[in-house]
Amino acid sequence: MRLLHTADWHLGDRLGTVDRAQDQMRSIEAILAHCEENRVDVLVVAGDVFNDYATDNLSGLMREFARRLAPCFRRGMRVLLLSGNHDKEQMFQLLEMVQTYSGPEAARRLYFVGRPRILRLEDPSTDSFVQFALAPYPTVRRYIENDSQVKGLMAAERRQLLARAFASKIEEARGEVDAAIPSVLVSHVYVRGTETSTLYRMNEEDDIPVEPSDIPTWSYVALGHIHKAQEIGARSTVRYSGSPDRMDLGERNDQKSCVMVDIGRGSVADSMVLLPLPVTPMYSIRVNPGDDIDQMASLYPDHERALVHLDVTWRPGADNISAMVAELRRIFPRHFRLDQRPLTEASVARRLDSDPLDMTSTVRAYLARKLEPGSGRDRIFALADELVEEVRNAALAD
Ligand SMILES: [Mn+2]
Repeated sequence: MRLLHTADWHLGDRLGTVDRAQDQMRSIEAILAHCEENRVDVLVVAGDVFNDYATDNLSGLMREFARRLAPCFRRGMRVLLLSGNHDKEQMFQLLEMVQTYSGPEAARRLYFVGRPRILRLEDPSTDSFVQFALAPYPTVRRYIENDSQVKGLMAAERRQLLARAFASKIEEARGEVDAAIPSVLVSHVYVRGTETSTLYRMNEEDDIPVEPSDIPTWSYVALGHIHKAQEIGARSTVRYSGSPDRMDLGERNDQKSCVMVDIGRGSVADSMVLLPLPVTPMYSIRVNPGDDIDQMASLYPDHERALVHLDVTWRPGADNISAMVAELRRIFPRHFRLDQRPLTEASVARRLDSDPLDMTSTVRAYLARKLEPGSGRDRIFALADELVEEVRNAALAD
């Protein structure tokens, strides 16, 4: 059985005010082209298929996805969509329930996975099966039967309890799988010790860490959640595929790919190929007084489609900041953030030893420790970011 592993699509996401629909469509196209070219049997999306705050373009994206999937389905390909922390839990539950009522499982092409379970799929290349242990992102509803245990717990204790419940669910699955046929684990979870490139929307303190020793040594382990592609603890068949495209500044230097493996025919590790995916250019650009803005377009030939953070410094009394900004906006239509700071003598010195990213991440880490997920936390994150920005600009201006 030939498997293609990807994750963290975040369909419907935007970066700042910039819509990512065109980038996401290109990722889907590239992934499905790999599936067709290589006659993939099962496409696995290991969580965060959709984004919690989806743009209006999501339904258009889904229509395109379905249209492009049609030839794959005709060929017999199956698609497993696992629920991650950004997928709406109730929505996945509902989709899965509707599927259960809609007909026999064996006839299905698309599988929404909103709760932990084991799924056996026929291997078209042999007369055998491959079994998938499917473990969505750990939540109380999915992993803890008696939720009274959770009431009154501090956030940290609650995460510990969830991590233990998740580990015992995996342990249970180890007992349930048939040792005579290959097993694959698909999960959306943070494995401790993983390298993260993202500061934004993800936080170690705020996550549910699973120990590498809790992950079984099966034919393959397809992980999602960490956007940076990597293997776990030098086990090449236990891996994060990474997101299909750059999601924020932390990923601006990442190259992206998906993983293809053959299960049940010789060595899985030997069959493994990382298939490259196209990435959106992403830059953080400092504009200093005296820089020739007219040159920017030729300096960045992909300026029309690049996602850009602009950090503009200007001299009060000497530069026309509104004209500078208007010109920059025109050159970089997909800028997702624009900072402008007046240059003073004090700020020149301070600028050398300030690290703005670090201040933001410190504040976010602190808030993540103090606040439960949900309950408007994202809004508080956004307000904190604004405050940090304001404080920083004030400090630079004084
Ligand atoms: Mn995630």
